Amino acid sequence: MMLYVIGDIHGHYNMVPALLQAQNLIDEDLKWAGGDAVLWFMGDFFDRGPDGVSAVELFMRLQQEAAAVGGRVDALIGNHDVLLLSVARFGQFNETILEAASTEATVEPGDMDEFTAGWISNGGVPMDLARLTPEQAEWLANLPALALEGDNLLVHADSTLYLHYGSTIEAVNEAFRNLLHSDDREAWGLLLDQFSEHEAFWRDAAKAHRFTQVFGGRQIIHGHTPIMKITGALPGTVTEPLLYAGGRCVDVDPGLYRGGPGFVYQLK
Ligand SMILES: [Mn+2]
Repeated sequence: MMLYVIGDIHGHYNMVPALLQAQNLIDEDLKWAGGDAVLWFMGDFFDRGPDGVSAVELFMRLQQEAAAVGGRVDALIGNHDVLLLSVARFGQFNETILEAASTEATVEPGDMDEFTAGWISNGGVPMDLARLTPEQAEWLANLPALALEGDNLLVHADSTLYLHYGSTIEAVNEAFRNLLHSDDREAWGLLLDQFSEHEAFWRDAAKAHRFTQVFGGRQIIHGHTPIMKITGALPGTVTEPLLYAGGRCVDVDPGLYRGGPGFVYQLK
């Protein structure tokens, strides 16, 4: 089985087709061409770039097409996906946002509710809220937080926040699903706060090891932290994942919004 992952898209949908085509996972009509391959998106469809909803549309369709031929396409929930869902559920200024989407006006976080203000100040794009359908929102709210593929533990964030939600993958995923279907503002706010952690495993292989001892796997594959933010590399040169913590961790966030050309990583 061939296993591929693609990191944080952040509204840069326009770059995604070529990245998937380069690995022959989709054809020139953007149809699944990966056969029985497995493709994971690592979370953060939205924000910091103009079009996250088209990426969701693509992955939802590819999921169906892949399943029909024995392949599999799936995605992890990222904090920016949670952010957009929080605005869709709790936002008190959605009319203002939708109007901004139609007039391309700028929205200031100013006096807005905490969810809307947090989203806007983290690169929220009015058109994504305007276009997000209830079906897409429900698909996002059901995405797993963690997944195990062979020895690879897939997580969106290089953070230990997941430990607050359970000690098995199934328990954490159920806790996330429940939270993302709830009206508990404090729980949503706490989760978004916890997601602000980055680089928990950087120079801390022992912590990474403990994390895999809880959830399984030998290697943590994550997005969330652009590789160039850690290494200081020029964005244009970031064309492959960053292995660190003695090979225990792999950062696959290509930093598309920082100017990275992106990549799809095939796991061994
Ligand atoms: Mn993230």
